[in-house]
Amino acid sequence: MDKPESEREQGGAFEQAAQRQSAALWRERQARLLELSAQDTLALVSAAPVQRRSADTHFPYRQDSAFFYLSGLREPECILALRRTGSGTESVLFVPPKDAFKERWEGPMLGVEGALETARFDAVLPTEKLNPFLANWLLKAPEVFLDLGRRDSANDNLWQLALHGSTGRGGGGLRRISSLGYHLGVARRVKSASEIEALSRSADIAASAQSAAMRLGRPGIWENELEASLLATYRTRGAEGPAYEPIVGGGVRATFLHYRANNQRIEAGELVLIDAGCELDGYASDITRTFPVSGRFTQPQRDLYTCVLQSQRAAFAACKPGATLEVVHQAAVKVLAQGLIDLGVVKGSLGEVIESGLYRPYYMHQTSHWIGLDVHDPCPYRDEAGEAVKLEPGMVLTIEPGLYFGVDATSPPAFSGIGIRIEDDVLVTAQGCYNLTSAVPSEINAIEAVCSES
Ligand SMILES: [Mn+2]
Repeated sequence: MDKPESEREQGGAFEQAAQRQSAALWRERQARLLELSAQDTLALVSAAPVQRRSADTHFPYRQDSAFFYLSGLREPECILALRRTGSGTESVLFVPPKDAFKERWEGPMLGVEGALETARFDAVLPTEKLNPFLANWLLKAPEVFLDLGRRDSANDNLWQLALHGSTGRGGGGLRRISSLGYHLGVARRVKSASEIEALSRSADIAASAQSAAMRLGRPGIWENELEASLLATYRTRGAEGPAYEPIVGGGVRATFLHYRANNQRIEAGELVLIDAGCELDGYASDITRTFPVSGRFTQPQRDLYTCVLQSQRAAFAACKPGATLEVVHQAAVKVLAQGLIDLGVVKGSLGEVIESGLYRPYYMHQTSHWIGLDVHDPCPYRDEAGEAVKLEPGMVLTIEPGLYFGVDATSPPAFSGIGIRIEDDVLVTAQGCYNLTSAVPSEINAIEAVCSES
């Protein structure tokens, strides 16, 4: 917070990022989406709807990831129509025309001319032309890619058009509706150089926010104070904001996987688990650290923490081209299961404990998810034949083992109410993987050192 100017990310906003990239990048993405489809296949993508919060206030506008990936625009109420033709891809953007009254209240609109100037589309038309224009394109379309999950009026209109758009004019017939998310998810799985750069800068900000929160830790601090510190770092450093609602759970609340109230006091001797990340130029980061608010781990906390840290290291070692997320997960599970045996929490051989799932009351989630424009980037985990996707250089995922001991009969008294997770974002490289979020410490000694700074 001391040096906002020098630390501010250059061009932190969506638009500025978009301007830096050439029009070719967006056109290449548009073409890639339709590359393997039939001629005349359409993709119809709508901007995210503006969401009312209460009365006449709204949630902060967040562009739809698919629309942003293909257009680089954060303007609401736009529709992008793409068509695969014999010679390539044709793209038409529909935008709300400029409106002086609206601009007085809300600031400049992109408008038809502004969108044309981006050079990312073959044509730009006002939104009122959408339905008649698409009725024509749909006459010949054998297949339409649509977002199958969104229920809002813009997307519902695209559904209606795709289902019935031309049937009344003799041009209808069976038309396949396919998942835009699936096809785009395949394209989004391997990140480009500019995406990796954005993810790295997002990771840097999230890491410094975690370190700053660690330095604030003291007995009696409130979860909301730590949350406020995270948000202050994100915005001061130029991020759009958090990539998801931060989880700041002290004591037993660290064992609630999606705890979000963040409104309790954290007492001396307790751990606090912070799972938080920001969004920069549209790209997410996602880091979890668990640290003692009193500055020192107790022995039971240290034992469990060491187990989780070793599990994460084993998962890092398994994360390389050709491996799968399941291989990474199993590497993590193996170390956690052995740790639970060594600590006397479960009984049996390692094979038995893994096979029968005896570790699951303490580790009940997966180890990894893709990360990109979305914190849980919706890229398929299996290919069309149902096989697990093999890791390739350029893929980015989280590695986040944990151990959770609720206050109940399944927990040995010494571990009762302790929750620990360590999460980093890693880029798959030719040799293995690179930790994008290593700037925030995860070793016990290093954490205790940061906790004692203030
Ligand atoms: Mn995560």
